[in-house]
Amino acid sequence: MLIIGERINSSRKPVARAIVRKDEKFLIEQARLQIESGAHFIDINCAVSLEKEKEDLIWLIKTLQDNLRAPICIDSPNPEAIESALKIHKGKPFVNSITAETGKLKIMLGILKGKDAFAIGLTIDDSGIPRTSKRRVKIANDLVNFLKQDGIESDDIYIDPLVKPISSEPDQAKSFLEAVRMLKQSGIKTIGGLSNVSYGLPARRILNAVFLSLAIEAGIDAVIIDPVDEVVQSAIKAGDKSLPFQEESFKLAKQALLGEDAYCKDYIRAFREERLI
Ligand code: THG
Repeated sequence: MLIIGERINSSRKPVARAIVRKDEKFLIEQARLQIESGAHFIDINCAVSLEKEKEDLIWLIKTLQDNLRAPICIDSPNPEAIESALKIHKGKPFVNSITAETGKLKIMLGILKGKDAFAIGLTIDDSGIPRTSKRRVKIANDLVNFLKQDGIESDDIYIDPLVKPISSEPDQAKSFLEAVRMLKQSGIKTIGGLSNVSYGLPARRILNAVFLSLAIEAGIDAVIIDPVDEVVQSAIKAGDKSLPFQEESFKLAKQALLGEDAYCKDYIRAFREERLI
């Protein structure tokens, strides 16, 4: 399984600060830590300031690539920033991401044409993110066809059926896992930003690690996660067999993730009663 390290994301305060202050040392260290922990690619997301995103992204790619062997996953919603980043990136990067929204898709296909890059396709179209796994698979197939026409090898295309927080959409993690299984059956590679699943909930590390083991079981090909986290590391090495929580915590997290615990009520109660250990 391919591992993309998520730590260099400006949603994390120390990272946002380091980008603003051009703190090379901190950011290089974050990349180095993740590579040492098994990351194959380093996701970089610098949307701290939208006006400066392009400039920051280029600075960060150059800084990381001048200082370590760091294949990069360019994480930006902005096609112009991605286009500039592709021009200076050494080697074959991941482009994160492409969606099936009509206008945007055309622009991104133009940018990717003839480039040697891995592509992440998000299952979003003009109506947004679909709720059902079936609709997600339909969009995935469209995206794969467009990207192949553009000269991207099917082996280099990863579809992300999109992980949403179970705190606001309790049935959607299950739908994500279902989509991963269905895509796998059609021979399409899958990827996901798994830590999204636990936004707004306590003891996020438990949910993230259990979700990772469920995604591995479903056959996911690549994950965007924090590989430095030891719990994440044990999930990668041995699935759910070596997670360092008590069986009860594992069970509660799994129920919450599969939409079997309304409003994550039991999970949150267990946390409050200090039973999540
Ligand atoms: N799919 C794809 N790319 C993605 C995502 C995805 N890129 C971004 C994201 N989702 C994956 N990366 C992260 C990085 C950080 C966090 C979650 C997912 C995170 N940040 C905390 C926050 O925002 O509150 C910061 C907390 C802290 O300081 O540590 O949880 O789904 N293709």
